[in-house]
Amino acid sequence: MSRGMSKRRTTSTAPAARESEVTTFGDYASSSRGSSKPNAMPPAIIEKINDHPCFSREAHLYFARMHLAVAPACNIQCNYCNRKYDCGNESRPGVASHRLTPDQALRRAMAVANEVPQLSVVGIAGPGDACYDWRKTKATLMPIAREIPDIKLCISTNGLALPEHVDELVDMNVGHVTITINMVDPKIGTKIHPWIFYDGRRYNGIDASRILHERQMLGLEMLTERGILTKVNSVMIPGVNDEHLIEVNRWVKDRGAFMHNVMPLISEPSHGTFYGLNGQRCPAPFEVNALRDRLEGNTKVMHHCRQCRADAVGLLNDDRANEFTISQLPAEATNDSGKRHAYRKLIERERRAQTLEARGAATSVSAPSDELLLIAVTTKGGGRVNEHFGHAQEIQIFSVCQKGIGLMGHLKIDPYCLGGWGEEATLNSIINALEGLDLLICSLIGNGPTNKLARRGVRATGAYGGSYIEQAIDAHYSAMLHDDASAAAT
Ligand code: CLF
Ligand code: SF4
Repeated sequence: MSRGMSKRRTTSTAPAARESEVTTFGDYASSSRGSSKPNAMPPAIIEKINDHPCFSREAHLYFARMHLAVAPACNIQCNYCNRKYDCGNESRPGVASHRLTPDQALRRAMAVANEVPQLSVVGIAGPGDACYDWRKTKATLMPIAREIPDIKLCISTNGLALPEHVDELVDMNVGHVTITINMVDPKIGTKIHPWIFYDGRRYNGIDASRILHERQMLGLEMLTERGILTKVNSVMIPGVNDEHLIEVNRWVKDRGAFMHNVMPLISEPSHGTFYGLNGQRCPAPFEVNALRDRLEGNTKVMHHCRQCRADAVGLLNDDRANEFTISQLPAEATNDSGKRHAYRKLIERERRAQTLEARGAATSVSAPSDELLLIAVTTKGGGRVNEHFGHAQEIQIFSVCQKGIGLMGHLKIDPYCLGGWGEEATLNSIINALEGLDLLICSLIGNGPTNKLARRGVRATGAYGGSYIEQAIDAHYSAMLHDDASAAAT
């Protein structure tokens, strides 16, 4: 008997939207669970993604990025953007708390680099456009490249002003660029981008979208030619560009994009955006998953994006921006790379051990399994199983099968256990929401909710408290396969 799994799915019988979330980038052997295949990527690419939390799904467990909000000006209008809010390219709505001058940005970068050993990337993702607000972007990145040379540099842009700065990006050693590309058909572009400002004048309608499209494609090609790794972000807007993103994906793949990140439109009336005020709906998680599934196989698809703020700091799951506000920064700082180097050595050892363990596990399982499990995890951040079931405000849902572990989405919930007693109606609604899943992993859970979940076919465990989420899922799945293999052998 396997480990109490109430129901078994196979990857061929799982609901399409759920199966679609199962992905692995194969960027590091241990990210593809149970796989001992040698990595197929060229070493130069592996080196570029190995510690970049956005370009490698596995790296986001260990490495952090920080954004420096130095570039508020923008040269286009997107119907999902209101200038009072962070850039929709790279952030969820919510004002960037601190717009920085390049000098302040260097101080902040230095403080974070000294204090956050996981830091591996400094990026500029707005709040406007990094290439249009070029003077500030350049004045920020150049000293960082000089003072903190072990940190990777990254920018995000709408692409319109990108071609004229590609060579300077190379000179500054910016190794990663994200371009937000929502269309390759200017007619569709008119529904997303009403105007642009280019070459000293404003263009509207189809002319604006045609120029934007041409500049985006040119910029992408130039980056590819120069060996800068490029990710394309696309905002999925139901009824506007959702089907069209399949074609976008083909175009960007043909021009060398390394990865495609489909992000759901965020559109609330309170944000004051054109879409928000006009009732444009956002896609449901299953629609986003289904679209990503259709892109998978053609390009690498990002599944772990957090649509983070223009001033975010830390691991993708654990924002620490509030610890590094301007008033908290030391007046002067010098680069101290000691903690970062020690941390990287540690992680290198841990990754090596995991790879060996994964190879061992792969050989101990006699045949590949096509079983797929759906697993809920309670967490308060840091990529770890670190929240009691009764206190959880967010539950993350993952799928796992031999191909890998995929984040399917999040449930926002009210904690049912306040002050030591359980609130029955809230607990019941959480249990209803979890029905249909196989397992709940949390740091602690009482007998009452454990039994209620069991009656709905959901097993609960507190055995992985403190572990990294994906390691916990992997350990559980490996143990289940091992049990199955043992049972089959007897
Ligand atoms: Fe920042 Fe973007 Fe560089 Fe990452 S974010 S500029 S590539 S370092 Fe990452 Fe944030 Fe998603 Fe962007 S999770 S929104 S993809
Ligand atoms: Fe807003 Fe970014 Fe679009 Fe500019 S590119 S309008 S800042 S979402």
